Amino acid sequence: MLITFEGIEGSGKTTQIELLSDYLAGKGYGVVKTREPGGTRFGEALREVLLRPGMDVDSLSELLVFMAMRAQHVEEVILPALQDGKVVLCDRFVDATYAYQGYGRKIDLGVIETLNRLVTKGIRPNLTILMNVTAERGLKRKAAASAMDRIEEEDISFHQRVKKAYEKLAKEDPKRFFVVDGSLKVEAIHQVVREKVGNVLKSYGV
Ligand code: Z5A
Repeated sequence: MLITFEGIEGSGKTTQIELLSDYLAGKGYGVVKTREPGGTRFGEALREVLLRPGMDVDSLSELLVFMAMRAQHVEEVILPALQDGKVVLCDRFVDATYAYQGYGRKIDLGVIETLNRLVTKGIRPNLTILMNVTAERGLKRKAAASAMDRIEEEDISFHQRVKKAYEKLAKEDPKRFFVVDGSLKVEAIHQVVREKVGNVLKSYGV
């Protein structure tokens, strides 16, 4: 079972993954918590370079590095965990590339689709939880929590495009996406998320 979390920066994905992971582990599930960009030794090393503030990265180069990281991540972490019957909680996955490189950087969506299919070997999330907050709120949270990375430093219109893109992706695939109001309190969001995840696990007989 692959559950992905998506949303703009500072939307609360990481916070909710931590809570959900502890909750599921407490219920006896084997849980693998991972993230993109990163998730492997190779990917984490590339992440540091790719997000480094001030690094000059061309949009197509950026796309291809995200895809290289994903290929490694799927092969080394996600596929083995799924084959082992684990619940995989992944902080960002395929949808982030449509939202950021497709709608944000305006790279052809067909190219992204082809590359995503290649590097994921056809695996798709069973459930995608979209944490929905305004770009202003997300960036404010991020600015308060840590230094901004290279992509976070993009102007507000870029982040607003990404937010709209996520909403569009969710509308196009309502069976897979579950949209959560990320402006609620942390515990309130966790309750909603764990109820949804519980129902989905049950529907898959897990
Ligand atoms: N990217 C891409 O372009 N293409 C791709 O294909 C992929 C990624 C896979 C790094 O991603 C960048 O990679 C990202 C997209 C790009 N760029 N940007 N911009 P990342 O996921 O590693 O980094 P991030 O987007 O900045 O996420 P984050 O920092 O991990 O934020 P978050 O996980 O959504 O939020 P958080 O860490 O849980 O919370 C942020 C702060 O808000 C923290 O202080 C929390 O305590 C606080 N918080 C959390 N929830 C709440 C609530 N409910 N109320 C109030 N405060 C809260």
